[in-house]
Amino acid sequence: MTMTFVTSPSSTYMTIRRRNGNTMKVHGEVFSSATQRVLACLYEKEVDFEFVPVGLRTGAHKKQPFLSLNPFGLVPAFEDGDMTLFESRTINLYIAHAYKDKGTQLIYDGKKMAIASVWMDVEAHQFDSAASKLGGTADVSAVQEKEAKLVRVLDIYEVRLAQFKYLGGDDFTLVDLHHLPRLQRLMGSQMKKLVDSRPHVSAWCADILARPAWLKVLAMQANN
Ligand SMILES: N[C@@H](CCC(=O)N[C@@H](CS)C(=O)NCC(=O)O)C(=O)O
Repeated sequence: MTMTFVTSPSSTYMTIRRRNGNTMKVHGEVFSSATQRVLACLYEKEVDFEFVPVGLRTGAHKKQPFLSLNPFGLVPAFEDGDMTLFESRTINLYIAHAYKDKGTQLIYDGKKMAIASVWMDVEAHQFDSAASKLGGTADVSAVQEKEAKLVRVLDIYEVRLAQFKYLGGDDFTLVDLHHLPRLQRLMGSQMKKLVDSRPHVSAWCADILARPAWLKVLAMQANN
């Protein structure tokens, strides 16, 4: 694996090129939780990729050429050869299937995957909205509503994690990985108490936030 540091007018970023073949490209921002989700997956799979900063602060994601990658104007977008995708969780499912023989096995087969998929949907439709932008609004009742929702979700996680080491089953999978960006922020907020007070959730959280692949994403963010 060769690493090249490339300086663009807006920022310095890291390019990791494959020696042969196409280079997968992630178009995003290192501070974006959805982008971080895809970066964590690529590091778990130990595959080479190029990170392309989009320039969210300049509004470049709302203009061409980015709109041809994601017409909704949201990061990340992803390219692998002639394949273009957006939506971080779908990108990760693609990577996990297409590079099944590399790095960490992030998916199961058959019935085990069906069960893991239930928890993947729980993350996307229950956890993510409850854990996003906590404290980012002055609207007290909106914060209380989110906290109540998060309490319900984490209570269910506590029961699940008393039975299985990870949310999808006995192995670390995309289910857990998809939680990483929001969990990291949650642990830096006053809502940390909701994790700390649940022993199984707390142990799971400490385990997955310490994964080397996730630490690489945090290092990218710190170096930006
Ligand atoms: N469901 C999408 C969410 C993408 C998303 O909301 N991205 C944010 C950054 S985390 C973004 O592009 N925000 C810019 C904007 O809303 O203009 C995914 O998982 O990829």
